[in-house]
Amino acid sequence: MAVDVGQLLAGLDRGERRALARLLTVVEDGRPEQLREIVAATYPRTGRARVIGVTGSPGVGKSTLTDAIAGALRARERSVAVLAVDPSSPFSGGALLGDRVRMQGHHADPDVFIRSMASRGHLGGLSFATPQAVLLLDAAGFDDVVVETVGVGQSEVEVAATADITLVAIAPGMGDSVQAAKAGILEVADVFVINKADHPGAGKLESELRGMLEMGHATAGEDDEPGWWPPILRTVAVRGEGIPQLMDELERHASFLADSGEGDRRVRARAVHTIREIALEQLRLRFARLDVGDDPLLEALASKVANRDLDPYTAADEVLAALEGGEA
Ligand SMILES: Nc1nc2c(ncn2[C@@H]2O[C@H](COP(=O)(O)OP(=O)(O)OP(=O)(O)O)[C@@H](O)[C@H]2O)c(=O)[nH]1
Ligand SMILES: [Mg+2]
Repeated sequence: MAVDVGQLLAGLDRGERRALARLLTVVEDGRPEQLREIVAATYPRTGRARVIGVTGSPGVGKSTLTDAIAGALRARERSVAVLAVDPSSPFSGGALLGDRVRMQGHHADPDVFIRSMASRGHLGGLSFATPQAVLLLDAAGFDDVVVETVGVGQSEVEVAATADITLVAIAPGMGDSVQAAKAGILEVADVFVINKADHPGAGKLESELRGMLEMGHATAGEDDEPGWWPPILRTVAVRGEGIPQLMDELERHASFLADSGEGDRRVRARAVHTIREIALEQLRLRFARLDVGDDPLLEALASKVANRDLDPYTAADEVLAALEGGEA
């Protein structure tokens, strides 16, 4: 089905949620020309939203927390968009999260927008699509954009790390603190949330985490001193416990970002991430076009590599040089 991006952008200008939803589908599908049009049209009015990353291992309660955070932000009269990034699912549409949140009463609220996004198998995947989806939600005028990612792979962690504030959720009884350290999600945390604090083992998990962080602090040099030590909070997200304290930390961190210059640094980090992902995607697309089996250069190089006349690194250099020269 042909999508009239211009019409959807006009709808976005009029504040139509349906237009926003359809534009997000276009972003998810990742068609380069349409994406370019969307980002070019909306970019000038982005940069206002606060981006809150929520990451952690599967099942620790990220969605429940996100839901509670969204409720608390609404109570402060901030509009909220939630983007649940699901690397494991090829489907999207937000059915699961949407239903659950609907049950909890945000459904009639036009200032809450919930969307889940999956990788539709296009080349760059979610690390390409997510920053552009965030831009779109920012352009749509939401005060806060909460990005939920499962902290399983490096790219998901990176997505979270491009937020203005990153919450890392862990929970007792899941071996999470050790796993979290492995996946590199400890380093991206601005706030640690020990969720499911109603479960046994929350105290033990907290002291384990503290121990691990203190070890990290001890080895960090003076130059690494960021002026912000990630606090550790306990929550029972299903009952809303600990959420007021979490909101206080969000505020405290926002002041820190503004006062320290770290906020500007994060905005730049997000820009770097977005530029890099777009550039990589362009390269992938050009390479995919080249990789159709009938490209003479690639065919010739393949023969040489197969015959051991050329090593594959040198062959790859030649392909990249040809791409740079615009021959492909
Ligand atoms: N006891 C208890 N259960 C919780 C708490 N928070 C969430 N849960 C439950 O834990 C389960 C998983 O919660 P989700 O919010 O879906 O977890 P998630 O991290 O988003 O899961 P994935 O997106 O699948 O990685 C659900 O059954 C929640 O009701 C909590 O604080 N205490
Ligand atoms: Mg979830």
